[in-house]
Amino acid sequence: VEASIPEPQREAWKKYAPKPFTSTEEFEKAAVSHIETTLARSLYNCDEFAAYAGTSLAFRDRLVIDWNATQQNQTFADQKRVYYLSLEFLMGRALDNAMLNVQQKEVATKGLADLGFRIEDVISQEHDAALGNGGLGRLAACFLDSLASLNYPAWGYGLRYRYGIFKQEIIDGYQMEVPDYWLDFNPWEFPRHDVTVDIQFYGHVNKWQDEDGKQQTSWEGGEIVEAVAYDVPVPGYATGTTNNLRLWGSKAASGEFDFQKFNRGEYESSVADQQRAETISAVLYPNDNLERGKELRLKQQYFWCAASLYDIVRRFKKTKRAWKDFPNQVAIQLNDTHPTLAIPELMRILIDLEGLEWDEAWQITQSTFGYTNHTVLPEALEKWSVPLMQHLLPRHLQIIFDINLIFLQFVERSFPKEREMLGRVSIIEESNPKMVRMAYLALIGSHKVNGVAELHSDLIKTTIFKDFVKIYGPDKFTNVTNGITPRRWLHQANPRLSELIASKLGGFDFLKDLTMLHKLESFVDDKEFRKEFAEIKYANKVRLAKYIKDTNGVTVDPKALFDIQVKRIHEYKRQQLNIFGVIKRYLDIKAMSADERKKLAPRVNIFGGKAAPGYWMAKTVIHLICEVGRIVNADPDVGDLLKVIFLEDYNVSKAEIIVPASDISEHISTAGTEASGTSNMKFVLNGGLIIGTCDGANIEITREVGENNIFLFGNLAEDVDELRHAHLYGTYELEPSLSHVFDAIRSGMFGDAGAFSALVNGIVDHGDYYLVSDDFASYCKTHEMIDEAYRNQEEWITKCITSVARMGFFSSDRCIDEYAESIWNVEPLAPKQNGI
Ligand code: 4GP
Repeated sequence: VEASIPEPQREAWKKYAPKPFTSTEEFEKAAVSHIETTLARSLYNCDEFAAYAGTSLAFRDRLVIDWNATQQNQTFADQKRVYYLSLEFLMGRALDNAMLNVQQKEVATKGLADLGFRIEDVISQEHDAALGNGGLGRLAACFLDSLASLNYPAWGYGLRYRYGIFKQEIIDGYQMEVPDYWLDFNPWEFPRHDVTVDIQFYGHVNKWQDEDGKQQTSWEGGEIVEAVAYDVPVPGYATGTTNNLRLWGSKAASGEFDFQKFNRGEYESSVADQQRAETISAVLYPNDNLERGKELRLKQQYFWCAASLYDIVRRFKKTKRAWKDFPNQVAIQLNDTHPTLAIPELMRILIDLEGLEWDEAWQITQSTFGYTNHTVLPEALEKWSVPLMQHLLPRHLQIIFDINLIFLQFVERSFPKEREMLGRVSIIEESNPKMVRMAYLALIGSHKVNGVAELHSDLIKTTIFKDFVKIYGPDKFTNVTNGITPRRWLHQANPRLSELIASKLGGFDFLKDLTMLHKLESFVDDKEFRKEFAEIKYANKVRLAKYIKDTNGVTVDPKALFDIQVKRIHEYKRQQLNIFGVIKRYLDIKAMSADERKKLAPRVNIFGGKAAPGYWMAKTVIHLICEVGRIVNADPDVGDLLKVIFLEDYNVSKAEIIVPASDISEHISTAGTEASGTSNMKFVLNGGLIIGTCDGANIEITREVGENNIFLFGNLAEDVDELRHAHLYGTYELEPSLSHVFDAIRSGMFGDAGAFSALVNGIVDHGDYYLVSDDFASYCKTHEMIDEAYRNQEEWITKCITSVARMGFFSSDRCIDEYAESIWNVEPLAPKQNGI
């Protein structure tokens, strides 16, 4: 690698190379300097936001030093890199995480105090980077943290949405969506105006024979949009490695508006191209576990895949290696099917632009890609109409047809007697219009396919990909159970617990090797430890109670049992089951005598989560929760025995307050529907127990923490089909206690009954697809057991501590090591400091 500065002049560079601050004074100097010069503020007009900006810029300087060194180190080392392609990165706030990962939070705390600020107030000024919907996007963010912390040479590639997931407001008990404009001031990104890629759309395909008689293909015409790179540094914990997240923004290729048109007086159309181009990266599609084939979404996908691949190929070509080495230098992970177009795009580059033969190109492509599936819900499986793809990406469609043809010929040869299988496994669905099945393309074009929890990885092999297991054999399929980063989800969200653990384990090494937590089990009977553990939980509940008071105006007692369900609102996640359970509890309380009530354990039921704007049933569930809260919270018969809270605008930074404050959290999806879940892991790691179905990672959590430390209920995945069938065709009676709940809703107890009729009828009359009625009795019974267990505080704390001690498996570091070993075949690279 050549340096741009000649040898004699490098001395000056080395001499003046910036050094990261390490003392309070140096931090203060950096922050004040940024506030006064970069921001042009002073001690006369420095508010908390300016303090946040100055602090962030000071930390950003630090990160950049490590980031540059890391990139140089990786380039020199010239070893295989991982590229994680994800349409979503739900990063949350960056400052607190950066301070902790570079281990300088204390310095900043003291420094900010010297300058007249409280660090919490400064941190809370930051707007979340909410470039994701839920689990899939947050997983990608946890993976970036682990990749850097474990020193893997890795890049994330995504889209720089101008609007992240909408902000949710609750108005009169209804969800309203407000745009999330988060880029007003974002010190964490570096626009790279010199790193651009021209991306082509539409046009047509030319085929001809060259002088040697070789078939040539090119994609001509159409329109060009420019991709501009925005880089976000991702610091590892306690390491010099700072990796890069590259997000692409879209821009008109000409850069400016059309001056010719402007001069002719066509003012509006002179800016139209520019606006159309910028629309591509304007907004994140707000669906979780749902795909809807909109042209703009397909444009986003291709735009991002093409720009990323161009970048990856450009980097590879600098090494001057032969193409066959590409998979030895590059591993690309497809986070769900959203980046599947990268497969035909790489084929196009190799064949049309680089002149490789099909077979070699295909070999390279398959060895490069891995595909992670995140859901078996049929409505979430991505399909694109053939006519739309023909129009937008004519060359890619041809390549997809060719991939399919060769694949089907192979299947036909291998299974000559099973011709009906061809239609089932074809990438093209013979519907009207024909559709491209992206999951099949992703699977066929990758060397490994993984699910995200054991049950889920088994399910994909027996349901959606059953035929493919027969075709390729089982080895193509693997499991990598999800995990979470303990840096954000323990150390940052629950600093006191992290410190308590460190005090017992002799330091913070457990944040890099979470299996060390098992040593906590020997403290489970330690009186002092138990007391502190309980105090920390209580303090976290007090903090959440204050937050609830501030946002919802409701006073809740921190001594009550806090029962929390926060996640996207979805029928399969069954918030409706939860709120029906709450209504039952309310009716029970109403029917009790004063004496009976005295024996009850007070509860606070807390909900949070966004509904997709077009998901009417999910919005109805939010409305019901809000209405139940309105009635219950004002009922003097109930008092502190039951409070129902819907927290507005659930996001990553709010999760950091909510998660450490649970006694119980709910992970109650219909068995077989939640691929993994990751909030279940966050809650248990923070000393809360969970109620859950035998679904996703709940099963593995049970295996780790032990059956006595988790509240499982409900039907099993293997019985779901039969139960659904019975609802539709058999004799089936609604669970009586649920009927009771429905009667109350229908009576208008919670406002206009008509508003909830679809929700109720879906269960009573329309087959109860999510089996709410089947699981209701065991759900309520299990909650009674929870009440009982909570009464015995000593035993409860034992359960909580034991569970925390056994959560080591669920670190995303473990996931990344598994991906690295079994899918990517990449090695970590030790950081070098300040290599110029
Ligand atoms: C989610 C799954 O629903 C969740 O179970 C899993 O933990 C998460 O991915 C990460 O693997 N899927 C989505 C989606 O968010 O949009 O498909």
